[in-house]
Amino acid sequence: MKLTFPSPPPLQSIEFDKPCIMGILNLTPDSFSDGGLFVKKDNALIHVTQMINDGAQIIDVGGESTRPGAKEVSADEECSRVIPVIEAIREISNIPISIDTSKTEVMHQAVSSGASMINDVNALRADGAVELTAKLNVPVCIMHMQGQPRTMQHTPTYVDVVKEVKNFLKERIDVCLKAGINQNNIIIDPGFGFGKTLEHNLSLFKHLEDFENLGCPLLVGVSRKSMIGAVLDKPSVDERLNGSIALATLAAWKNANILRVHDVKETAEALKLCQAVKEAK
Ligand code: 9MG
Repeated sequence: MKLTFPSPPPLQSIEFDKPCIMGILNLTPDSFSDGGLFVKKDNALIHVTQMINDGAQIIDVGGESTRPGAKEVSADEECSRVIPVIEAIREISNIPISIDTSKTEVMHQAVSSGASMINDVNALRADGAVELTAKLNVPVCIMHMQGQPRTMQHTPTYVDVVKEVKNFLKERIDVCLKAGINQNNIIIDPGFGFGKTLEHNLSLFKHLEDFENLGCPLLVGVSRKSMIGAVLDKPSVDERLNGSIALATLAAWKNANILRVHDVKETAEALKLCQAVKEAK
């Protein structure tokens, strides 16, 4: 499997012979794990440069928090946060930039400004999002979420979480294909922490290999999340580095293709070891 990014020239592509790292750039003042550190453009660029040097192959830029209980922001507000930074990254690097948004308007503006991938926690369910993505012809990550960020952790309910998440992703892949999105552009994500209890998250993680037969690259985002805090009794996100690395390594071992992480350097080292063991005789 391989992802090809249409812009900017020269064409960038990522082979999935080993997992790749997507570095997180949160441009939200209330971001749950970096407290708005990168809202200023200069800080954002320093952080992006560091992530690239540390081994990130994609930068995921987001202007609206998706943490449980987060307030929604308007498309204009979201664009005012992400567009200047996307343009500024483009001036210093041709690394693939992913736009983390669920809004059709933001997807459009971000790709026009230099983003070359869409990361949608709402799996392109907004009006016009599937059609726009087909037209833009860029890779897209469709994620499973039960409910909406503001209320999703109130009462997550499943009979069989693995089966239901898988069925949802299968349905969304079909919708994407029918709308003309290229199969090679679709990435799937079970959506850890999005409308799921700790037990749901652990069960999904245990059965990660079950998602392979959907035929799409698999993205896993668990970095600094509450499932780590719950198992390790680490209420503060600052204490979750070891847990994040442990789960990133486990996900790579279970054939995840893209890891969405805050701590790029540490993850890159862990993945290198994981790969060395995988390739050993
Ligand atoms: C934006 N965002 C936050 N968590 C995420 C996750 O687990 N996956 C994806 N694709 N995006 C996420």
